[in-house]
Amino acid sequence: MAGIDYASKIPNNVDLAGNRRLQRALEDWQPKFLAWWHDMGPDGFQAKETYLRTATSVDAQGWAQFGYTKMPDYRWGIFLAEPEPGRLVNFGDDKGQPAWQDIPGEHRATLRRLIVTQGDTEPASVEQQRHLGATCPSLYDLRNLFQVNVEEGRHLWAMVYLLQAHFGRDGREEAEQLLQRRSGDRDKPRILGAFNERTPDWLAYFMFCYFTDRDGKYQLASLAESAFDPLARTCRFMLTEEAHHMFIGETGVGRVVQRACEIMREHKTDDVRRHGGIDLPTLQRYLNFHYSVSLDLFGSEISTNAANFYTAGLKGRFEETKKADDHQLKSATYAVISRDGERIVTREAPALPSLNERLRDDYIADCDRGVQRWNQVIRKHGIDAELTLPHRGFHRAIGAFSDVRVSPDGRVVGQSEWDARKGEWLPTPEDLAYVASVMTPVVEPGQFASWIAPPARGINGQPADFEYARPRS
Ligand code: BYC
Repeated sequence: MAGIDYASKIPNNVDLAGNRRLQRALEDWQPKFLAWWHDMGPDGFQAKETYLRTATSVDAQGWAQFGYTKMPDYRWGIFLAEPEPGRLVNFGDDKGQPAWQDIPGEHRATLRRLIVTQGDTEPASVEQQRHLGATCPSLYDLRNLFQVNVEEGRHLWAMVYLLQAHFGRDGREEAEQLLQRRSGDRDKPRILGAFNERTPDWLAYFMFCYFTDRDGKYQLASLAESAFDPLARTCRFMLTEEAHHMFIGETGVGRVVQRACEIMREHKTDDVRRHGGIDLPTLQRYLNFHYSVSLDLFGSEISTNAANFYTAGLKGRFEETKKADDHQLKSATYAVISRDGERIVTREAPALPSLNERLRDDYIADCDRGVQRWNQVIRKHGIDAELTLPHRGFHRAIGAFSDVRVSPDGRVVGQSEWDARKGEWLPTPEDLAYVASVMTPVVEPGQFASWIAPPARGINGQPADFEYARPRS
């Protein structure tokens, strides 16, 4: 079971050969996926070789194999984590019942919506990043970008498998539409806000991997608790890949911070830009932007949808099974930060409709840990500055703070203060133009752009000057 059938047209560990109808449906979708990848995947690099990791088994030992691959030849397929024998529903009204191998009719529409929302983010991120190869800061970074892109492609396969295997004709239609929406398109946009934003440069990309992929971690971890076992197993396997994406974000931003600090020390100046680096205030503004749009991805603070997902057993809490409570939460409460006019207040709310906010809290604590690691880099250079997460109400488009202006330090401010200070808080057109101006491609093995330090380690034990990609091949 742990081994993957690579002999089939579609690599899988779900015995696709034993379900001809499903196999045909997926084989019908495969060329459409490849056409989408061709049109919307990494621009200009389709025929180039990259040192990529491919899953060869879903168990902890040796699931990755590395080798040079042209991206369209990547073996996208369907991989579910090992089943847990005797797995039960662990929360909600059906707690204690056997986990479902098929979807109960009454939950069909809701589960479909959750799977489509998750699935939609995957191709969206590939679309957002498709132009970045042209300005890579090194071959190491180029390879990491493409690794993320092919894995997001595979995450789309993961959701399409669930749609095709469990939702009949509706599922097939949804699978088609996942290839038709486009990030940022006015007429057929992607579903969630952050996935319609531009990722204009590599600093935005690293921030996206740190903040937005981390939302992915928390959403997938909640869906990995689902009573619908195929969804739980799919998400468990996706989480193993997600970890590398967040690593790219954390180390990517960390290396930009390090380079800024090296310049400040070496040239005894705060004018990092003069020496081709990206200054800490610009980093802070990028951080503010990506963190705030990622906070929106958790939905409203009080959400009856979230309560219903939980009660029905569809979507749990982060680490649901580790929590020592009744896993039904009918009479529990949760402290929710919200607004009372101009005041920001904390109040106890019923726990069930507060589940989006609880997940956001878990996420915020996780985000902060990485920010503290970036601050250690700053301190190690003896520099008196720090990066911080802005207040959760800052620059929000969803939920209680969406109709007010909140400063990064958590004050509700008037429109005039917002207008006057917005340029201190969010990337300005000048910031974007400056960052764009240093995005010149570096494609010599072992060389890195002026604004980023080399990584502490290479990939798969290879040195930093390894030929991670062959853009000129
Ligand atoms: N933008 O009841 P509410 C990832 C809508 S990232 C636009 O508060 P609910 C990845 C909402 O749909 C992880 N609309 O929210 C990362 C609802 O619409 P309707 C993605 C939004 O239902 C990097 C209404 O507002 N995973 O994997 O609890 C690279 C009321 O909302 C937004 C998932 O999303 C928004 N930000 O939804 C690649 C997991 N937020 O019904 C990949 C699946 C809310 O009124 N999705 N709305 O028309 C879910 O669990 C839930 O749908 C949400 C919250 C977390 C999105």
